[in-house]
Amino acid sequence: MNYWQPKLELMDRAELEELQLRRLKSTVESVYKCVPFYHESMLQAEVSPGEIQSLKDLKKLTTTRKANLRENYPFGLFAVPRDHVVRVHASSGTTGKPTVVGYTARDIETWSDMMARDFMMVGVTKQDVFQNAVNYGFFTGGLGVHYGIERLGAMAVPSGVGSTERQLEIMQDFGVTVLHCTPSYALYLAETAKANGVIEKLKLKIGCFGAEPWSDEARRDLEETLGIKAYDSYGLSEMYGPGVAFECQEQNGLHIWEDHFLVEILDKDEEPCAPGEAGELVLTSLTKEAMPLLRYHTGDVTYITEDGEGCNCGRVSRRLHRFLGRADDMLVVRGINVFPSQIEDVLVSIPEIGNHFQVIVDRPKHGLDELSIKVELKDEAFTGELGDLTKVQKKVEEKLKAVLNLRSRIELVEKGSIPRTAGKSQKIVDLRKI
Ligand code: DLL
Repeated sequence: MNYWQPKLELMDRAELEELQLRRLKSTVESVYKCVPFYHESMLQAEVSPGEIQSLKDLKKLTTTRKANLRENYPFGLFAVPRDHVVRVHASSGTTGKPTVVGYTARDIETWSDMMARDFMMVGVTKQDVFQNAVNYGFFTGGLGVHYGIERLGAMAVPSGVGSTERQLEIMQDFGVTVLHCTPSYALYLAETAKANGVIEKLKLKIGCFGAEPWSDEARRDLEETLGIKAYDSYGLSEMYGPGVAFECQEQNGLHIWEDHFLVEILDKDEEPCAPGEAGELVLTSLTKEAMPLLRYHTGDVTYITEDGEGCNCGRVSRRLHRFLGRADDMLVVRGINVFPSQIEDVLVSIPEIGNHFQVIVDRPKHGLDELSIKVELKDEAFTGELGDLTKVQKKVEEKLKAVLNLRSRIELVEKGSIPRTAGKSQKIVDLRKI
């Protein structure tokens, strides 16, 4: 088994906690001194850096939310002088200004090592040819992953988000062995490769997919179609970007790098969830210099896997269950809470249905909310008989009713008619004017 940073990946828990405390203290001191927002919020909470004496003292600090980043747009949360910031990235939300994040040269180094650690963990070596098929702009998946590939010493192929045919051509011509992109784009690439009859010409072994939630069924589909092992990759711009948590070869939860982040899982009242109970992931950065964040609400719902034993791969860091959705993705339809992942779980359990779907919520004038779901049928499910289609439709509607306790309308659509994108797919369309 190969480790990129064996000392850090394998250190025992007591040693890790000592390191965490040291780093927490220096992070708190830095933001108290250099970031007016944190200085103010610590004064208000009546806590000074000197009071952080153990990891438990973390809860004395107030949490940070995305809104705080927006209020301090663009550079208000930087903890270092402007000339120490060598790069910015930004993530565009659906509303308002984007959130901007900054990096010192050392931050870029730390991040690249974190990514190299992830790639080595899933078996990438210097011999690999690694295609990065994501947007190379403000999105952290482009440059962040690219620097990690180079740090490890594999060959980086920065194909970006060009045409799908061209991506496949490069994959064949360059003998690409590792692919990084969003899982929805990977499904589209796989679908296109199959349709064009080029699967056999691919040399892919490993897929690293992230930036959006994806199901186990999608994983199986990608692994089978492309003949690879597919790994879940999690990250967010506010905490460097990709690389924050990553599956190892056990594919049993995502190792979160606790030498870089303090992990909390909190409920709606900001109280810690019981082990194994799902809640919002809240992270404190321990190594970021340009823009450290204390107790940052990621908005992502997960839990820490509790199987008592450490991981077979030997790494000490705890593992997060694959993400269940976003705290703010929860739809309230006719008063009932619905998570898109619940809908996805039902859909993937029905063999006739493909991997693409879109949930549409609407509210007719003076009417009740309506939930409709567009789903694509698998090619094999097309028998040409209308009766068969109606049967599938009924089956999906009944199953969803049983799980969600809510009636929905299923619209079976032709394969390929739900928009494909190289970025994050839009699984929910809320047309209600609320
Ligand atoms: O998506 C960073 C990234 C790039 C991660 C490439 C993995 C691969 P943002 O654009 O800031 O950064 O979006 C972060 O995306 O809070 C989650 O809601 C979602 N997300 C990221 N990875 C996963 C994942 C990048 N593996 C937001 N599963 C996060 C579920 C994910 N959701």
